[in-house]
This record gives sequence, C-alpha cells and structure tokens, in this order.
Amino acid sequence: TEVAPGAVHLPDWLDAGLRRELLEACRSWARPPAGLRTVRTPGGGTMTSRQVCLGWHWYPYRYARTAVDGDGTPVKPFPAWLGELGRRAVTDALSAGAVTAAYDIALINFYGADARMGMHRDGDERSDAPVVSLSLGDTCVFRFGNAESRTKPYTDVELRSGDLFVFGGASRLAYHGVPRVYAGTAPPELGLSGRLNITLRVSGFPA
Ligand code: MD3
Ligand code: FE
Repeated sequence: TEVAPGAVHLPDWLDAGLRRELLEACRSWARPPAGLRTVRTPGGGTMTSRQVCLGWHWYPYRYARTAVDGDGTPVKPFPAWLGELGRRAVTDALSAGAVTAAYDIALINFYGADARMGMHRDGDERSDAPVVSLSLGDTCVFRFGNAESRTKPYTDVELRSGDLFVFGGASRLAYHGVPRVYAGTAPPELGLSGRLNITLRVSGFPA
C-alpha cells in the first residue's frame, strides 16, 4: 500500500526464517562493545527507545565511526547480507530502478511497553536513497506526517511484526514518529517481548 508518494507499506514481508535470523542478529549486535545504549539529546532529554548502530554510529544529530555517546569503541560493521536485504526491500516496494547506492547504516531501536518516538525528520544522512524499515515483535502506531511541520495532517498506520516500510522520494523528508506501542502483541513464537525496528540507510559519506 502506498501511504504517501514514495512511502510504501508491505505488511508481513519478512518470511519466518528471516524474522528469527534478524532477531538473533539484533541480540548479538546489542551486546557490548558498541552495544545497545540509551540516547541522550543535547537539550537534556532521554530517548525512550534504546538503540544500537551498525556501519555508522548515529548520535544527536550526527554520525561517527565510534560509539561516541556510548563506550567509545568502534561501531560494529554493516554486514553484506543486510545490504542485500535492503536492495530487495526497495525493489519489492518501489521498483528495481529505485535502488541507488549501497546501504551502509543500520539503526536498530528497541521499544519497551512505554517507549515512544517523537515526531522528527531523518536528515543526518547525505543521500536521498530510500530508508528501509523492518519491524519485529509488538505492534505499534506509526505516525506518518508531512514535510513541513510536526503537526497535522498525518496518517496513523499500525506496524506489525514482519512488516516492511520503505520511504523514498518525497516521503524521505517527512516528519514521522511512534506515538504508541501495544505491549504483549508480539507473536509468541518469536520470543521477543517489546518491539524492534531496524532501519537501513545510505550514508552518502566517503567510505
Ligand atoms: C520516514 N524509527 O529510526 S520506522 C528512526 O519505528 C525511526 O523505530 C521509527 O523513525 C521506528 O529514525 C519509525 C519508519 C521510518 C524510518 C525512517 C524514516 C520512517 C521514515 C525516514 C524518513 C521518512
Ligand atoms: Fe526516523
């Protein structure tokens, strides 16, 4: 379903094997060094999701090669198989022609029952390549807004375990957020309590 120009939601896109493999991989990436951390914003706020990065380390509002706001160690490498998954996601959601440069960043956010993400735009990458979003575990409300402001008009969409969402074109710079997670809605067979979101991005930075 095209929710807005360039924003395509493919529910249930991940097969069962990939869901298990991605969750297992996220568990290993979450371990130190450069593992899961709490992100603090310059204004003194604390993000309620916890995050781990691959390839490039995101911190408000820049990228680095080390976990500068974590334990300071080198960021874990971005694996080739994740890049292939990103390419296949863009081809399936948009078209073969929409695939541009190679994916080299993964930002993985873990949401407990009370976690949210405020309305924001992702503008720290130097590429307009589509962002690929993969969800596992609890269902959430994903709020997709407009490019001008954090406020209405926006569209609320439920993101469930296994869903793919791709944000290309005009949607790449739209405000978006996660106002709510529905605790206890994760499929029991996955063995995850909470929600995981994996975004794949193209940095546009020199390697
Ligand atoms: C629209 N994550 O990591 S995924 C983020 O569910 C982020 O954890 C949310 O916003 C989450 O920055 C939303 C959907 C998403 C991701 C990236 C986007 C939507 C986007 C980039 C541009 C436009
Ligand atoms: Fe975002």
